[in-house]
Amino acid sequence: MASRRATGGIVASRRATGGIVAVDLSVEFCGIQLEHPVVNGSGTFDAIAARRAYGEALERRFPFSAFVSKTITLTPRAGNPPPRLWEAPAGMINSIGLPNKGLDGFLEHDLPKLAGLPVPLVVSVMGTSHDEFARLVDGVAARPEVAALELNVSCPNVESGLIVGEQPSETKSLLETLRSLTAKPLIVKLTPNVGDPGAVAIGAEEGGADAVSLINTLKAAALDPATLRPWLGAGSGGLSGPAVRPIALQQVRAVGEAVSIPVVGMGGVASGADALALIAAGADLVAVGTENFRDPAAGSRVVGELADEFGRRGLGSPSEARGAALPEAPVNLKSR
Ligand code: RRO
Repeated sequence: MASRRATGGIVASRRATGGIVAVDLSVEFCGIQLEHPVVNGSGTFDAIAARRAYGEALERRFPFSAFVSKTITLTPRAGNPPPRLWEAPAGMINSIGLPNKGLDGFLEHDLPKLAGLPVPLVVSVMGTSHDEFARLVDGVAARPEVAALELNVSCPNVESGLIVGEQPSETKSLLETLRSLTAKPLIVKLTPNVGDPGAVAIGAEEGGADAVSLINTLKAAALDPATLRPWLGAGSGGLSGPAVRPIALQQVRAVGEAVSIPVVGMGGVASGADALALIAAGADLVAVGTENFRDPAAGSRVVGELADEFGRRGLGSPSEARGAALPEAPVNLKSR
């Protein structure tokens, strides 16, 4: 078992064979300095509720190196009718439907609380048109508390959710509209519900995106075993958790090969080994999502396990592992 101590981004990790390896997990992402490469997936960790529950303990040891907010829309939404969740084998299906206070409510009530977190804040936004996206980006990016924005073009649970993100040309055109509105990093959240996510990622890059993140959830359904009617109030939902991990790995690899902007990889990450696999597939950052519902401290655990993985392999930093699973990889990450 490796031992570690963290000071800033530096972690000392003891190899199984003895000897201490200095692992520096710190990363730069779109010009933002982060202590380590593990963030949360949007909508999977309620930092405001967690702050209420854990208070100062959360300030001292926040599980993520940056916080990504739940997606907001221009006007308030109540969300989808219940039931909104279904436990699937090795995962869950959600049909939350974007409940939120709308832009004004977010800026007034939530942003001041999120701004108190000890890490950079990324705000996730979703519009039903270019104009709505533009108003959201304008309103959010103007706030100094916000480090970056995630553009959600991949929500499977609202009618308009996937329209932009399914088409490379639509994604490119949206980014062209938004690019001139802010110099802050724009991260495009991609859907796995397309044949070629690499093509959509290229559209985002050509339109001026600073980074892409993937995967959002896979369109899925569940039936009430008694009635054989759809279980979820909205009829269908999005699958996440370990069940989708191999799909995420493949899509992150495909997107990592297709674009040269940074990639945030996610999909079923539950351990440091899962995080390392996505980094090897080309991810610059890794997001923990569904696992946060099972274990609210999952982020910190994954960071520690990731440090152990690096220590075991004699790797000094994430850049030494990034892309190892891509075809022309020069590195071999076999445990040493
Ligand atoms: O709120 C949701 O139902 C939701 C969103 Br915005 C999303 O991007 N992905 C998802 O699985 N659920």
